[in-house]
Amino acid sequence: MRKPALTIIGAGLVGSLLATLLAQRGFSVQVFERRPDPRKHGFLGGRSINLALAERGWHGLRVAGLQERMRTIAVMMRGRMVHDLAGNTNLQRYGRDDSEVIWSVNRGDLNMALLDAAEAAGASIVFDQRLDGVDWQRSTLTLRDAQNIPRTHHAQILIGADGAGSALRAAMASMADLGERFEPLGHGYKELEIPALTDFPARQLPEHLREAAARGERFAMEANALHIWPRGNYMCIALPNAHGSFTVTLFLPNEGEPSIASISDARQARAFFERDFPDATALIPQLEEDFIGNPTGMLGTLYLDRWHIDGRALLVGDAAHAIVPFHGQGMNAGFEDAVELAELLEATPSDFTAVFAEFERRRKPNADAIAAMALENYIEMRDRVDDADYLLMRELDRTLAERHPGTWVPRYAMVTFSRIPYRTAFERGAAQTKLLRELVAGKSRIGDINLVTADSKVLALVGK
Ligand code: FAD
Ligand code: E1W
Repeated sequence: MRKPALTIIGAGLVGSLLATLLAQRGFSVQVFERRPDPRKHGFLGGRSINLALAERGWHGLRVAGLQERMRTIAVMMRGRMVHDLAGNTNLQRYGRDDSEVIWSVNRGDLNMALLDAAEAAGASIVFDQRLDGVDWQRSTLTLRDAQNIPRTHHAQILIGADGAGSALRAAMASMADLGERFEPLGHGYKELEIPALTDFPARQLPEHLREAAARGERFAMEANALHIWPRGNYMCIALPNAHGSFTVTLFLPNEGEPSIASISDARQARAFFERDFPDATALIPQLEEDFIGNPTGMLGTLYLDRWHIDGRALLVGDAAHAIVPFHGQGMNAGFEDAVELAELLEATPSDFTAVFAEFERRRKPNADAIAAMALENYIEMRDRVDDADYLLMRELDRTLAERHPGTWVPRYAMVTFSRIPYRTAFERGAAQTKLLRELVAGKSRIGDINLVTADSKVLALVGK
């Protein structure tokens, strides 16, 4: 029996992975993407934007057969490099060894690899076609090209992978109450670039990097780390790119002092950076151009009560559950969606109503859990990673993980290095944090904590 035809809206990260997995399973898949084909026209005006890929994301790529290709262009990040105001740095390792690391990948490269895979598996992708509306009665879509010229297309089963601003979600909401709620974070972000040493304008290369540049080194800072400049109510981060540059992201409140609103020109942007991020500022020669020229991104969390309408339409990825980026898990979570949906459809290829309902039942608690953990991680990253109490809790967390491998797993490790459901990581993490707080209360050094008592509490916690 030929499997039914599916129409996916959006050939971003999640849409193109899902198209690959479904086409590989024998479904006929057509994808409509608003933007032009990045393999022909370049991606996002050539800006280099990167993302952290963790185990859940790698799993999706593995299932699609893309692990090898991406591995060769991904940069390993062993830990977070914390930069204080004086420019001192401290590498806090993520895991036990190089098997517990995360990877920086270029968004454009990843998207293009996924588009190739989708087409190779037999999916058809139509670019320059923006979904504009759905006529649910007639089962037709209105699509518009770059010139805004409309065309209609018949489609029985729709999957929305069209991101946080989903047009399919809007069309679904016009016919059913999805219980949509968007909670703005009140902070925005701005991307800037630290060039590769080879690309620095000669006169702007800082003194301490001249030798490294002369030796042919490419990275202006430690390459194999995620850099963080925590500053209380805001922060910068930087992820490495394969060719030696870093993409810096400033996360800052929208209003107040300092804020996106209070930094209104290039001169103020430089003064702010020189005051709060002096070591990074020396590495951003185009700071003014980047700050003024790049758009300000908005952040928030999207919650829906329903992700589907019967067996006719389903939302996945950011279209269903956009989250704040502070755990680096949005794409990773979306890839888990794609794998789960493909597995459900493979098992029950004809009952879309049942599959969409089961997908929502399985994924929603996990989406809610990672949304909550991502929000918590902003406060942790911007305010706590250089705090003494936090560092002691972290040291104990790591000690217990070493003494009880597989029994005590730090929450970050559950989220990042495993495929334990997010919901489980959230619940076990809460129980562990409660215990950590009890054990470090009033203590200032790991030597002051009775580890024998700690061990027995750990075993009691897991019921051993
Ligand atoms: P998108 O990537 O947004 O793709 C949607 C696609 O649909 C696009 O191609 C778009 O052009 C297309 N589209 C939109 N509207 C229409 C329409 N009307 N018709 C047709 N096509 C349409 N996640 C991580 O895992 N790790 C990270 O390190 C990380 N860092 C992040 C940093 C920042 C600053 C931000 C904002 C997010 C970050 N994320 C990260 C989250 C990640 O970017 C998203 O979760 C991921 O891109 C979601 O993929 P998606 O395919 O659902 O949506
Ligand atoms: C990761 C945008 C982004 C992406 C990330 C992370 C962070 C902070 C941010 C979380 C983290 C990888 N994180 N890093 N260090 N501790 N937690 O792990 O992706 Cl802001």
